[in-house]
Amino acid sequence: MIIAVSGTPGVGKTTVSKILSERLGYEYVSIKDFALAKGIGEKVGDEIEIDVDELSRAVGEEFSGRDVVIDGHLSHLVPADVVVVLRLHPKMVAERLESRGYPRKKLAENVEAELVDVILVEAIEENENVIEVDTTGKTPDEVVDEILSLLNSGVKRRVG
Ligand code: DAT
Repeated sequence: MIIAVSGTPGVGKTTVSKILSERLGYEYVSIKDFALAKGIGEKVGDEIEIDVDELSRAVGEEFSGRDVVIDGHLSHLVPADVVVVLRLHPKMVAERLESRGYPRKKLAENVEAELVDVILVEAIEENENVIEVDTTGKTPDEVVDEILSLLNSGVKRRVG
């Protein structure tokens, strides 16, 4: 089973994906590292632009039939059995991105994206199985507990 963990930068995808993969005994995959290893993506300034179609094809070829947790803010666009969209109060997103040294414009863009549900909307457009989890005020372990209980309850789509 392929579980994608997506969300706005700073919401806790990497932290949660690593714990989730350990608890399930699944492989952990960073989508960015995977793309780079496959030579997908072009450096544009200090960012990497990734061709999503190419990435989706490569993920399908590499991981179908395997048990993986795919971490990254493009992971909701690749073929996955279920997409987990992590959410965080926009104020907290701002704090985390500020402490990461994001430039003001990039910080504002991401806070706004979190406010207007950009990743959630894209995920729902792409995948029938979307689980949304609000991480605000929760420890990473509590977030993983919630994901596991939603996965176990077989909820088709849990939003809100
Ligand atoms: P992402 O991969 O979504 O960019 P991350 O896992 O790198 O996010 O986490 C960003 C920062 O927030 C990092 O310093 C760890 C911290 N963090 C993640 N999840 C948290 C949680 N539930 N509670 C408190 N801090 C958390």
